Amino acid sequence: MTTSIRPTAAESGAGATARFKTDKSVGAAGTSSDRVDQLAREVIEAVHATIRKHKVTYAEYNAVKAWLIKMGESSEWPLFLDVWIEHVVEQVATENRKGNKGTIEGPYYVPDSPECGSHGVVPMRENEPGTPLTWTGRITSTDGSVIEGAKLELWHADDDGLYSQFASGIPEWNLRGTFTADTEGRFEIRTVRPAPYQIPTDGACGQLISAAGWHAWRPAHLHVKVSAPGHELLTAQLYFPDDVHNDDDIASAVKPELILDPQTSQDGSSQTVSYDFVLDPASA
Ligand code: MBD
Ligand code: FE
Repeated sequence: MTTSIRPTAAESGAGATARFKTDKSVGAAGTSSDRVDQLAREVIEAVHATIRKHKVTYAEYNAVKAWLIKMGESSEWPLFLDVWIEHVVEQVATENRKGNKGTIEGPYYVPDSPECGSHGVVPMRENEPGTPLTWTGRITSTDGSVIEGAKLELWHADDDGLYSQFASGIPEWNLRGTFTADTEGRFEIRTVRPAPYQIPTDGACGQLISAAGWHAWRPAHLHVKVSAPGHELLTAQLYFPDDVHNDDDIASAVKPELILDPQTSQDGSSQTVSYDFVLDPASA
């Protein structure tokens, strides 16, 4: 057993909000006021259309208002947006890709994780719970050429479904590491299988899920960012074939190309898997 404590919505939300403000809160200065006008107006008009269609009441309007206020107070905007909106942004952003399929980043990426070489063990605790997993792969460009020195950043939840730096009691860089492809573009990563992730039930996101009668689960997944000079950054997640939530991920982020095919060892105690990446050259 581990000693980590399941974070409250406000705790993990505060961490994700701080992370976002540090890394990505840069605005979109190139967006014209005409475009802001059009996008904002269409989103607002879509809400008006739903209100008219379903004859939304004042009681319902005030319930939504209270819920939006709670979303801010529990710092859950990053979680809400990444679970229910990001997958469409990702689809639009990557629709012309010829190389690897990607998927959403989610709220728990942290840059500059420890260097692990080309063949290495991701930082983990002594006796880290979970089935040991050895993952070998290769990183090439869409023309088939090897990309020596390509970088693979890995981050994932532990066997309790918790992410380091977003839950207390876990070492800072636990299950977060940066691998570098060798001269043949190859890497080997030793880690443990993550557990499925449950959206916190005590915050605004959890409130929506229970009010709507949805479930709160993401299937178990490994997050990666694969990058190399002259190539588009690939953000992806890899999934396991035996997970019941691959078909109804609350974040709509599973694609068939991203499901692994792990092999279990003779004694059943560990798994190996092979998965390669193909990166698109950066568009000029
Ligand atoms: C996660 O772990 C995640 O990957 C996403 C996209 C949203 C919430 C939690
Ligand atoms: Fe995740």
